[in-house]
Amino acid sequence: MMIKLYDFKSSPNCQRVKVVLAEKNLAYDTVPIDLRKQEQKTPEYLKLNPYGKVPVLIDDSTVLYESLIINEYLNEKYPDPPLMPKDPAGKAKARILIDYGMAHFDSAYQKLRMELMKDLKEQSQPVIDGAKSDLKKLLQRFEDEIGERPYLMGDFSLVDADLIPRFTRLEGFGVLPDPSLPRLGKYMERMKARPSVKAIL
Ligand SMILES: N[C@@H](CCC(=O)N[C@@H](CS)C(=O)NCC(=O)O)C(=O)O
Repeated sequence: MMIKLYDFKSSPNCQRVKVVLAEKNLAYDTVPIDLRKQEQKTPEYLKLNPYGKVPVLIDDSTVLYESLIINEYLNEKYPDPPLMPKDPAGKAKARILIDYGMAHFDSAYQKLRMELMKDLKEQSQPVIDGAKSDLKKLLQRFEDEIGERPYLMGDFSLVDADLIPRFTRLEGFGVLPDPSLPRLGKYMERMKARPSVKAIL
């Protein structure tokens, strides 16, 4: 058995796969891909992933891309420990949360990210404030989902692994922690104490 991960260290899409590999205690080799050098667009790399993006995961002869799909694959192929509920309803609920965190969150998240990437003097404070306030409203959903539970689905799951790169970036952007989202704050401390998450920080 041989797993290979084509990785760019700070890529959130790679980070969520590394969290799952660590949670499953799977050994793997890392192939560094330097996005700044456009190594993800070489003809050899495009044969692995026609989208020209990281991550790519190779498991023996299986070549995979798309981080969320890679994580579903890893969870099915290496079931121990299980990172998804077993019942269809639980599984669907987990996927709804992942979809919410990725798709529904994306426009406010990208708006803030793009603005913060600009030179300081070109950044618009109203745009930043607007995006941050949108994100805080969107984060309320997670605050409510966590409730009294340690993780988003109760037990640690793919939902937590898939969304943690977003949450850690939101900390970097100064959106989290937020006093109005105390459960999410405690959740983040719990997450960052996990060796799998420590390793990507
Ligand atoms: N939906 C893809 C997105 C992959 C993605 O956008 N990767 C970024 C790095 S975080 C990338 O490779 N960007 C370089 C490029 O698009 O050329 C996934 O979940 O794996």
